[in-house]
Amino acid sequence: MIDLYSGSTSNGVRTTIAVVESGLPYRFHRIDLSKGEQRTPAFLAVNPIGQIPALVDDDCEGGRLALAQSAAILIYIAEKSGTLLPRGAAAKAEAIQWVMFAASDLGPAFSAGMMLGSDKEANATAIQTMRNRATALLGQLETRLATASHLVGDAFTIADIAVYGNAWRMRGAGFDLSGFPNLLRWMAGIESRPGVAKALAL
Ligand SMILES: N[C@@H](CCC(=O)N[C@@H](CS)C(=O)NCC(=O)O)C(=O)O
Repeated sequence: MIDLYSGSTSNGVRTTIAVVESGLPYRFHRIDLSKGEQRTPAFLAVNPIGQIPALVDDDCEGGRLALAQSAAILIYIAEKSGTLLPRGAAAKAEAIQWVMFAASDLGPAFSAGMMLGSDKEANATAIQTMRNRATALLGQLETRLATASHLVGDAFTIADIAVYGNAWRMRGAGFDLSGFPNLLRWMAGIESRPGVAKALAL
């Protein structure tokens, strides 16, 4: 059985969607960062770094797996369930490329811009640099989605899930996405999936 520790952040939401959509049996543990639940002894025993998301699988080849890092969790869920990743080395690598785009480019650019933006002493150039970077990355997505229903191939994969986590968070934080109509159409398509609606409700 998989135990997922997650919450309402881009990194958290993407793993919740993947677990629900994979069809694997799971137990969901909501960690409320605003209450500091990531620093309780019980959670630190799961992830000593004190961050969500984290996953524990007590039914895997090695006996028990404890995993952090949303990108690693998405890949593990897809591999274990045999869903959400295309077949074939090239398509698989392309999907993982988008997972990395989300986790190491778009997510950090947006978060840095948001954190700097709420710091009265932050350098205005640094804030603008991060916002420009996030906007340029959204432009890359917009171009890709102008001619495609999904980020890789014609099926829903962890590429869509990973990037959706960031887009969901950006929209929630008030980042203006109105200049990205293809992105908005793609988001609406993802949100029409019952599994995604269920995961977002968690
Ligand atoms: N690179 C990690 C980042 C994990 C991360 O930054 N988690 C944040 C929430 S999105 C967290 O738990 N922050 C609480 C804290 O650091 O106290 C991933 O992709 O999972």
